[in-house]
Amino acid sequence: MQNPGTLGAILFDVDGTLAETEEAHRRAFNQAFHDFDLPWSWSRELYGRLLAVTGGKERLSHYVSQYGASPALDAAAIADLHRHKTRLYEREVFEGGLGLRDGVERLIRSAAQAGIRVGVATTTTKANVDALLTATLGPGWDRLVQVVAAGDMVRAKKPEPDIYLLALEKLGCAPGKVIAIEDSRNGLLSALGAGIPVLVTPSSYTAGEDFSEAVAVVDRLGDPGAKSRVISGPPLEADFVDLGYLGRVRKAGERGSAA
Ligand code: XBP
Ligand code: MG
Repeated sequence: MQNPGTLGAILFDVDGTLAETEEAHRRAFNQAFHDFDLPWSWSRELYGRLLAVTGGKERLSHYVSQYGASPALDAAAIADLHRHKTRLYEREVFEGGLGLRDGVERLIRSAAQAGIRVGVATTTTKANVDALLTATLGPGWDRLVQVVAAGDMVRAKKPEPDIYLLALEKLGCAPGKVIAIEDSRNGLLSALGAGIPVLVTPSSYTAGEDFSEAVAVVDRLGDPGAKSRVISGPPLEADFVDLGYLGRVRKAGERGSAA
C-alpha cells in the first residue's frame, strides 16, 4: 500500500460524488408530483437551479414559496409528498439503475485494507444512503462504510457545517486527519466550515461551480483504464486518485489552513 500519511478517515458526499444520482432524484420528484395529482414538473434546467437548496423537503418548500407553485402545500403535506418520493427513489435504486462513480469502490476497499475509516456526510435521506450502498456494495456495506451522517440528523443542511461536524463526532476523528470528497460548492463550504480539507470531483449538475477553496479538483477519481485528470491541486503520481494522493491532499490542506 502507498503511504497515506496520517490520513485517519475519508468522508464521501453521496449525491453526485458516490454516484450520479440527481436524475434519479428528479424522476422520483416528478413521479411523486404525478401520483399526488400535483400540476408540477421539474425540467433538468429548473432542477439545476433548485439544487442550490439542499435537501428534498427544503427544495420543495423553496419551490412553493419562491416560485409561487400552487397549491401552496404546508410542511406536513410536503413531508408526506417527500416520503413518497423517497420510496420511489429507493425502488429505482434497488431496481439497479445506478452504479458508483469510477474509483469510489476501489478507494473504499483500499481504505478498509489500510485501516482508514470511511463515512458519508450527506443532505439526502438516510434511507437513500442505505438503498444506494446496499445496491452497489451489497448488504455488508456497513463493514466498509462505518459512519453515516445524513439528512435530518442535523438541524441545518449543507452549506452549513453541521453534517460534517456530526460525521467527525461519530468517527471520533479530528478534522485535520480527515479528507472530504465532494461534488458541489454547497458541500465544499460545509466541509470547510467543519475544518476538513476537500477534494472535489464535479458531477453532471455541478460542473462549472466555483471550487476555488478546494485543495484539489479532479474530473473523476479514476481507475486503472479510466484516467483521472487534475483540474487544480497537487499533481497525481498514478493515473488515478489513490490513498497516497488523498494523504497528500490532506497534508496540503493543512499547510493551506496554516497560511
Ligand atoms: C444532495 C441533495 C439531496 C438530494 C435529494 O445531497 O441536495 O437533497 O438532491 O435527497 P448530497 P432528499 O450531495 O449532500 O448527498 O430528497 O432525500 O433530501
Ligand atoms: Mg453532492
